[in-house]
Amino acid sequence: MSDTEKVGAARLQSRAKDPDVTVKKAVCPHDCWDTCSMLVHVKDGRAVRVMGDPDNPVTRGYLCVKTNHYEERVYSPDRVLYPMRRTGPKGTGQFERITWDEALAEIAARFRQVTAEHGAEAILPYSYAGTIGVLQYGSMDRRFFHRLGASRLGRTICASAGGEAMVATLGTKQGPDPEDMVHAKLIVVWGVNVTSSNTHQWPIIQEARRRGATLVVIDPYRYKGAREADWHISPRPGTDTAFVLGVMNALFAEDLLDHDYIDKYTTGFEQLAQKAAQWTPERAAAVTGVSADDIRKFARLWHASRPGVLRVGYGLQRHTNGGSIVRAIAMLPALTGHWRDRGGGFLLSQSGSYGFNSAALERPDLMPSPMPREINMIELGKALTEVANPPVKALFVYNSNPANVAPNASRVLAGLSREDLFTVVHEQLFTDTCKWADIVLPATTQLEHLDLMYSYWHLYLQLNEPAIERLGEAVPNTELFRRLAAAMGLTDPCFRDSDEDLVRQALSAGSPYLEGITLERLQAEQIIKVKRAPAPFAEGGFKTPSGKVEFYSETLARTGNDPVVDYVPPAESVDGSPELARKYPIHLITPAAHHFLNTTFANMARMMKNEGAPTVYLNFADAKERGLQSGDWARVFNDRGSVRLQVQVGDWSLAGVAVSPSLWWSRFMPDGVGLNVLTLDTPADYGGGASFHTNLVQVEKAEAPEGQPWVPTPDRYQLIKN
Ligand SMILES: Nc1nc2c(c(=O)[nH]1)N[C@H]1C(S)=C(S)[C@@H](COP(=O)(O)OP(=O)(O)OC[C@H]3O[C@@H](n4cnc5c(=O)[nH]c(N)nc54)[C@H](O)[C@@H]3O)O[C@H]1N2
Ligand SMILES: Nc1nc2c(c(=O)[nH]1)N[C@H]1C(S)=C(S)[C@@H](COP(=O)(O)OP(=O)(O)OC[C@H]3O[C@@H](n4cnc5c(=O)[nH]c(N)nc54)[C@H](O)[C@@H]3O)O[C@H]1N2
Ligand SMILES: [Mo]
Repeated sequence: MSDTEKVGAARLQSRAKDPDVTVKKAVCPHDCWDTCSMLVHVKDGRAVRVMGDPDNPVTRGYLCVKTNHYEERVYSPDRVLYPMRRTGPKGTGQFERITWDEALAEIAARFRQVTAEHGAEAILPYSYAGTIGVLQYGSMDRRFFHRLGASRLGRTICASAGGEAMVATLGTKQGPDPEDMVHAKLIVVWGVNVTSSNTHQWPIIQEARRRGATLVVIDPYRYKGAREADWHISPRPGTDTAFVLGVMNALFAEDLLDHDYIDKYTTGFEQLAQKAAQWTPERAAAVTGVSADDIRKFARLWHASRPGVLRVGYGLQRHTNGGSIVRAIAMLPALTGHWRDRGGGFLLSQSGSYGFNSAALERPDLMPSPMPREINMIELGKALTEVANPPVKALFVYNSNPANVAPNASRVLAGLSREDLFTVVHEQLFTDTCKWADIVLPATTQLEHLDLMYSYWHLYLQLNEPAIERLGEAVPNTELFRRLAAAMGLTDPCFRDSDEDLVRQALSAGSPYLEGITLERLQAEQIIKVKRAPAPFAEGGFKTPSGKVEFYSETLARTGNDPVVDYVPPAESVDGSPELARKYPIHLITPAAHHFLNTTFANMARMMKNEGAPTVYLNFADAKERGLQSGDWARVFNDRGSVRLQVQVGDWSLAGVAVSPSLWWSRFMPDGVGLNVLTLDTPADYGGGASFHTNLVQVEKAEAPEGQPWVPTPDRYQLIKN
């Protein structure tokens, strides 16, 4: 230990009151904006407590209501600790313990057999962001499936519509440093739930307000942050593109534009002007439900407020037209020159501010040529029940819980229940997906493995080192795929890289943002801010083919989208499918729940208790029409499925819009059926993205489930453990 490290260790130690407790640094792994720094209290080799690390200037020494109890997740009774093989029918959760050698041999044999009979494309990896750690999210696993020639997975379930919109418009995923937003005079929180899913944005907003900023929330759901805003604008779901076009119309009409910025740093201005001319605020009002006066008022407020920032979320792009929504919004700061200011502009994702060497990590060069087919992860149900040439015969799930998170869940379950499908699930906890597996393998948690952590919101790169020994026979994803590569006889040296090698490779792209950052420095300092200009586009520097903001995009034209941007109604909506809307008149959105992170944490008794019950928030008018009051239960259904949810009545949304926070585990739902039986698996306009918030449903009064108040009990299922 160097002297500085000794001082650091002593300071850390002083935070523990118990002399037998060692305090270690760690980083929250979850798929969330904040990527918080944590302190882990370890006693006798056991993590007894986790708390926020005050050394991180953005996450400020506190954790969210979920990660504050991370140790309960690590030691959960649902933890998978050993490899297991299915012994009963699929879906019943009967398993026996086997050894790692048996598990690896069986998987290798089945993969060989499938490849011999149907080709390697009959193998489908299925993973998302159970952890966003650079190593455990995607490195050795990608190498393994590339080398096999397995089907590629389109990882679209969360962010790809907005991602493609950012790239088409700005050329990269970057925005202002959130720490600079305290200087903003206007913060527009647009389709991101800042009081549940990005909780460290909230104190930054409050600080800006103390200094005179106005907070506008644009969201069809009147959640806590929307209630506390200076102005809450509530558009109909999926209509934001029309709202923005109306705002642009007003900006053009009143010449509230930064012509110098437009001339120097944008292309396609004329085409955009023509498009905006078609969208008077009156026309936009008819589509969005926001008045023309409010649309004009917003345009003037945005133009006049410097610095002003559009803090945009992923919620609003979970529509069949979600890519165009993000594209339209991302154009605004270039029209008005807000990019010039520190703390101003547009921030959705910051992930382009790191510049990891993904080619070195994932090794796409290992893939056969021509490249294997790609399967869109949101169409998993279709992939398992309809896709042929070859059909999917082996499914390998890790970092994800598709039985619950993927849309159109009935179709997914029909696929997972196929007797001829060989399914492997590598998991920390015995999820609903595990019940459909042939082999379940144990995965380590963040306290047990090494990872390199970035954030898609702030600019701090961090190293997460293991705080405790691995539990049972759990292994990190990287180690799992090293073992599998060996079992399959893959001899490429890259399958022997250690986790430390992988960190070095991730940092090796020569990115200017990572200049001077090495594994050794991270080991000593744990947290290092990347070298990024505070106002990245103050003088242009966009990463599009033209180097400018592209109001007209050739790339989009090639994908069959409007090369400028236009409003297309959501596939299921009053405007988009009037006939369906007569049968199913309620637009259901299913955003993030406060106490869960997708399905993560949703097995914990504490979180379920705090979340209360699977809920649908209804407007007064819709509730009255159906004779429903708060506390009643309702059946919410459409042609895809039906679930029972408890009703809360209030001014949550416009009439005709309902909200159900996601996601309860199916086994804790009243009828054992998850919310995603209702959702649509139609890909969005850009990037094949998910459309979890584009659903029409009907709501009617239903019987309350047994046991009032309704309490989910773990004994609703029997997990056979050894
Ligand atoms: N507590 C908690 N935190 C989380 C998560 C969680 O499940 N729970 N999930 C994590 C993950 S994976 C992600 S991707 C992020 C997701 O976090 P967010 O980006 O916040 O995504 P959502 O919760 O889906 O939706 C955010 C908001 O968008 C609104 N919205 C829906 N449709 C529209 C629309 O058409 N227009 C507008 N303007 N708004 C709309 C919703 O009502 C919601 O309030 O959060 C992460 N953090
Ligand atoms: N209706 C509706 N559905 C949604 C959404 C919505 O808003 N509404 N949100 C969508 C969004 S934004 C997303 S991102 C997806 C998320 O979908 P998923 O990525 O499937 O997210 P989780 O439900 O959190 O499940 C992640 C699983 O990974 C496991 N895991 C964590 N770390 C590791 C690890 O190191 N190794 C392995 N092998 N496993 C690990 C966890 O135990 C957990 O079971 O869900 C989507 N589904
Ligand atoms: Mo997500």
